[in-house]
Amino acid sequence: MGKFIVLEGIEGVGKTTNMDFIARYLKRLAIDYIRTREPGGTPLAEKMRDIVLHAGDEERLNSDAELLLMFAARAQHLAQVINPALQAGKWVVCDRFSDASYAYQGGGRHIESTRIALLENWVQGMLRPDAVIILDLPVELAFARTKTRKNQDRIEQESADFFNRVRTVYLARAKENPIRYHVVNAEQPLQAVQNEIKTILDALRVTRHAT
Ligand code: T5A
Repeated sequence: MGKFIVLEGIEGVGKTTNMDFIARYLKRLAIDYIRTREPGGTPLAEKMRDIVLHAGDEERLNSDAELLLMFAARAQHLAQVINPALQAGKWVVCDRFSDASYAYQGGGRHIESTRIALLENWVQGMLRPDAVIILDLPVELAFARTKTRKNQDRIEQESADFFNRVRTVYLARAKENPIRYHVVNAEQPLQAVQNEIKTILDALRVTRHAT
């Protein structure tokens, strides 16, 4: 089995920037990997992403429907992309996964975590990431990094309170499982952030099974 690495955090923490770094680093090490994202990662799952992020004003997307769409897209992504790659021994580097459902739909939208866990077990079975890297940044700083963006999606338009709840859930989950979760202070200069990520990846290379 390959390793499954997930990058998480609120908007603007630098996931895309650091996904690029991870891809370059794994390539340099000649590790066979794929890079993917959620919601999305397959043509059908990308259509579900479009519904979740760009549902129009004519009808409010219900929070349960939002959660179920996240897991519907995840089921498709797992079947078509993630599981086959891991079984072929490839590393999978994914921009967000089920921790985002706990953080955004659980923390942000107040859906009970027991209901999310039910879907997680149903859709993923025993599969959990080997490493979840949470890029952590206070909400005001993340907002400052993304403020020049035009055409914000439905979720990006949420309030600072919403993103503070999302951040709180990420940090709480990391505290519960300090072996699999790594919180990286994204307030640091990019070089320092990437040095920490490199250390996490190096440790994974020598770990046969993360717990
Ligand atoms: N979602 C997703 C759910 O609600 N539930 C779920 O289950 C799942 C899977 C997906 C949305 O879907 C939601 C969460 C999201 O709202 P997305 O594609 O993940 O969206 O996109 P965003 O989170 O919106 O990602 P962003 O592109 O906004 O942010 P990034 O990728 O974190 O930030 P990035 O790399 O573009 O960096 C932002 C800026 O900061 C600079 C960069 O150069 C860039 O300008 N920067 C730094 N500056 C200074 N110091 C550093 N260390 C820096 N690192 C980056």
